[in-house]
Amino acid sequence: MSATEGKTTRVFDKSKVTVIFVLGGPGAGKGTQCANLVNDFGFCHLSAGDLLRAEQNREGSEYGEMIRTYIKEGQIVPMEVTIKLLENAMKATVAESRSGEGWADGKGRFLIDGFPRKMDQAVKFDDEVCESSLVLFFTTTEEEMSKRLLKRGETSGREDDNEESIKKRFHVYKEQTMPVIEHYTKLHKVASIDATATIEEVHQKAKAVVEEVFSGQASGNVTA
Ligand code: UP5
Ligand code: MG
Repeated sequence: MSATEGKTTRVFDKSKVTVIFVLGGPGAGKGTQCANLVNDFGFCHLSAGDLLRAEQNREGSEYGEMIRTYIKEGQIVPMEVTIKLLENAMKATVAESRSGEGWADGKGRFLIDGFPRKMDQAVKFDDEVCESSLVLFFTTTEEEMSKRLLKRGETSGREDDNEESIKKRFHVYKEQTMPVIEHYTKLHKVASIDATATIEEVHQKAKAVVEEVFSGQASGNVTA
């Protein structure tokens, strides 16, 4: 897009790079399903949470302590930090792997997991980095998500997989991320997938939705 009518130039053009956002509550199965979709479609999978945790642990990072506090409290890290991490990771993939992971049919393909979880992030990313094509929205009950997270917490070592942090994460999700889903629903870009079933059943539904995107048949909001 050219820098006209007050709009900024995006870092990546949608015609060359497909971005699919992956949203859903904490523990809905975003990371699990992204791994499956990487195998199916050769996406580059970028988890905003993983990128933040890596930055938190990077020696010399000026943001490390700030990120640790936000994650433990279930709060959303200021968007400038997260968007920069995502943009850098996308640039590295595009520069390095034009024939490898994250690249197919002459185009880049990215699954951006756990982002955008707040309206300001959604608007900034779409306007300045790359316009997203679809939101895969995994839904299930809070009870199920909580059960999954507490089980994972037995071995994950994640500082936010404990009852207190999980409660805060659910609260922030409802208050700040649900408006993002409503925003993309109005833009007819949301595929809602019931993620209560087994991992493989959920995978098959997600695969079918993504197939439609790449075959050019995707049409508005869908529920699977
Ligand atoms: N599991 C998965 N699917 C299952 C199924 N169908 N049946 C039975 N079990 C299933 O799965 C969680 C667990 O459930 C696993 O043990 C899995 O085997 C099992 P997973 O795939 O990991 O779920 P996911 O949705 O990825 O859960 P996650 O905990 O990663 O979600 P969050 O959104 O809470 O975490 P994220 O890493 O994205 O963010 C963490 C924090 O980072 C945020 O709270 C926030 O503080 C910060 N953040 C920002 O500030 N900004 C951002 O943009 C992003 C993150
Ligand atoms: Mg995850």
